[in-house]
Amino acid sequence: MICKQDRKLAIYHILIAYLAFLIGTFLGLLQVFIRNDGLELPKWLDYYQVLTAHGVLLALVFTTYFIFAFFITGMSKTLGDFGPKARLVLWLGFLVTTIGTVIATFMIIIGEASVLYTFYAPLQANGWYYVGLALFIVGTWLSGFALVGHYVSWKKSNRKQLSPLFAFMTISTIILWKIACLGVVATVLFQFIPWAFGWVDTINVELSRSLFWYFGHPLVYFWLLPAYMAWYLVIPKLVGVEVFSDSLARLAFILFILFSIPVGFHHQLVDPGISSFWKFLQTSLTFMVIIPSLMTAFSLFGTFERSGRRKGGRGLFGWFFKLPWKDVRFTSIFIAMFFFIPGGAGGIINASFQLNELIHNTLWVVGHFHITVGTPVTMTFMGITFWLIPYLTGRKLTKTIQKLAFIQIITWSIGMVLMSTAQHILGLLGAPRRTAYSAYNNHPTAMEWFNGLISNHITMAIGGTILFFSAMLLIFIVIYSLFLLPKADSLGDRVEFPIAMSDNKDTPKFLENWWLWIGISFALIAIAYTIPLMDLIQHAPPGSKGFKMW
Ligand code: HEM
Ligand SMILES: [Cu+2]
Repeated sequence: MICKQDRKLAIYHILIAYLAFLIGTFLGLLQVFIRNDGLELPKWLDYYQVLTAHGVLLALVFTTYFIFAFFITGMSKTLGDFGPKARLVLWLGFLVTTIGTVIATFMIIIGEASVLYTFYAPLQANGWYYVGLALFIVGTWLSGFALVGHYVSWKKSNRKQLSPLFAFMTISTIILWKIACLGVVATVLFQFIPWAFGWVDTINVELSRSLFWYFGHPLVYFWLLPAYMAWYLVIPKLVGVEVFSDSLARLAFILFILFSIPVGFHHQLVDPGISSFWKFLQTSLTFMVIIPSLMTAFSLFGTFERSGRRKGGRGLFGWFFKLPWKDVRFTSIFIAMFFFIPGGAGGIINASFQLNELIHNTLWVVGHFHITVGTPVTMTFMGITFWLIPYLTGRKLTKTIQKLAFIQIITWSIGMVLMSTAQHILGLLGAPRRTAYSAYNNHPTAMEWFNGLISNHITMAIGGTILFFSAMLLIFIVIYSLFLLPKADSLGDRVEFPIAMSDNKDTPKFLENWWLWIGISFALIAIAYTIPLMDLIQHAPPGSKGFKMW
């Protein structure tokens, strides 16, 4: 059991994560009804205001707070309690991130920042929205430094040893995050803030988009890597085998750092101002990420098979039936991984030049990220939540709550299959994303989009409603686990932190040579970005003034 002060830190992070989840999913429910014309918002509430809050609260706030809760607990568990200094910095990070969140959310609520979570220029929000975002990032940096500091002091007293896999993966994720944030910090501090407060008149739009996506793509890996940590470390523990391969896992995480940053242009394939050579180079680097992804899939299936065979499973698929399906901690993560198969395949489509033309800015994209971040990542976090909260509050996980947890993940899966499939199909037919009800004055072509069995007007709304029900069930489980589950008194019925240990005797030491990997990472970034960014600055068209479209 980790110490009380560290538990408190983690619990505060979880509280904010789920507060954001509660509001964010409610807004999602509104969106599906507005989009099928089932609901009209009151005059004082704008569709884009709702959508901005949905994106910010779920994709940024929920994920980030949950990830830090997981990291804090796991680092305290594997490397020992935080010292007073690291703990202080963690609280400071929490405070600054939260102040940033409050400022940004407040600006959205008062209708001063309906610019969506990607805040593309020349849409212009109130300057304080960008200040809020900047503080959010600074806060996460502080927390990140505290985790790195804790790791460094562990290393000092365990010289020559490789760190435990959990710590290694946490540090990889933090490194990725810090390098990625450089882009968004640069554009927010030097472009958006001066422009939004009126110190300068215009903004270089394409540069700001490029700096945003330099950050935006690795952002998705910042969500994904913590989920992978559960896949690599929690799954083996739950199925009762050792980690498949310590070196493979470390190498995969390093490759994620290397190949998830110099690739942002794949979000800008239709943007002018970037020559196709650079788009091509970054797209090629994007596809490199398939390597660590398939390494991950390989070692997961290896883990499943090992476990199943050890329990007597025979034949090609016999092991499958020996997996611990009745354990919701396992099944939740398994379903999450399953969603990632079409999710990843869709990602390859999005990143392909020609296919991107077809799906760009359509509902397809919305369908895509709800079966990547919205389910593989989010449902893994749900699976972690089921044991993390009882672990932190020292309570027992009862049968009833486990049953509810099953209903929760199953409804989420059904809702997501309905909503996301409808979105994929509607997108292929041409329905745009980021619009309220849009049937183009009942134009026949637009009306045709909605003729399908799955792609009709109501599938998305039915899916969204089931999802919202599932989300509220989760909130109930969270509150119940925080306050109402029976206290565990004897050691026997304490919920544990299910984390597998790995054998790192044969793991090459250079895998933990961070400076080497950070160096290679910056080299790749320099190759992919220096010339096109210089072009964007030197040959910039006249800048744009701000627009407020709402
Ligand atoms: C109750 C569950 C949910 C429902 C019903 C829902 C519904 C929707 C809908 C309909 C849109 C598209 C709106 C449009 O383009 O006009 C959307 C956008 C989005 N959703 Fe969700 N969603 C849910 C959960 C989530 C979760 C869990 C996440 C992430 C962790 C998420 C992240 C996003 C993001 C990032 C956008 C894009 C916002 C933008 O375009 O600026 N959603 N959601
Ligand atoms: Cu991307």
